[in-house]
Order: sequence, then C-alpha cells, then structure tokens
Amino acid sequence: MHAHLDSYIKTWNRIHEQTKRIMAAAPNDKYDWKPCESAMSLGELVNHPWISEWGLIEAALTGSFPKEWPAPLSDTASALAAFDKAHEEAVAKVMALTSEQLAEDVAPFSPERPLTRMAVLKMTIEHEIHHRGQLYTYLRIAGCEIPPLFSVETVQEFDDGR
Ligand code: NI
Repeated sequence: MHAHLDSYIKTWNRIHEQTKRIMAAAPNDKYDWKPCESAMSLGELVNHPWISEWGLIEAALTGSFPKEWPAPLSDTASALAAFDKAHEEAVAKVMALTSEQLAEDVAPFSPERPLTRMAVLKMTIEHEIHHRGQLYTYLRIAGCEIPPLFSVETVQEFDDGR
C-alpha cells in the first residue's frame, strides 16, 4: 500500500472511532426526535454514518451509488455494530485498490462531473464529519451526556496517524 493511502486509512480509522463515541451517546427512546420537519430524525442520523459510508464506498469503487440501501436499525448498539462491520469491509476494499485505480475517474453523481476515486474517498470522510457535528448538536439539545471530541484519553489517536 502506498504512503498516501496509508495516511488516508489511518485518518479514516481515527474518525470512525470518534464518530462511534458520539453515536454511542444516542438514547434509543429519542430516535423520533428531529429539530425541524425537513431534518433527519435522531434515529436516521445515528444510522446515517454506516449506511452512507457503505454507499459512498460502493460509489467510489463501482462508479454508481447502490440501487438498494440497507434498512436503518432501531437501536444504538446495533447501529454501532453495523458501523464497525461496514467500516471494516470498506477499509479492506479500499486497501486493495492500486494507485492507478485510486487516480481513475468515476462519476457517481453525474456523468458530467467525474471525480477520482481518491476524491470520493476524501468526500466520504468529510461527509461523516459533517453529520457527526449534527449528532453533537442533536444530543446536546436532547440533554444527553456527550463525550468531548478530543480528550486526554483519545488524543494519542492523532499521533498514531503520523
Ligand atoms: Ni448525508
């Protein structure tokens, strides 16, 4: 595996662990809550990281988003387990890509808007960070105990990504 991808995978794994910490704070009995009609419910938002990661990686690999998507799960423990499984499978698929495949264009959004596979992989991380921020806001409003994004216990994760 070349150095660029190695660094990407380390960052992706670290972000995965951070996202799990805030997901784990979501109470099952608040899954229907949403801040406004057009927003995702808390339950949809807890499921979004694992379902969207799976879909985005399929898009990066095959050039198309899946036609059918997995159903959201109704409790946080199951969503966390699904996220770990989806992430592990996604990492294995991405690690198998060659430098040439990473640099190849795919066009999952529109035929007129090709992106390299590597660009879609970077987008996958940015998308997760975006929704993770939403989870922090939802859970803070819901009065939940929320973990810090960075703590003395977890800051070492950054050093491991060097
Ligand atoms: Ni999204």
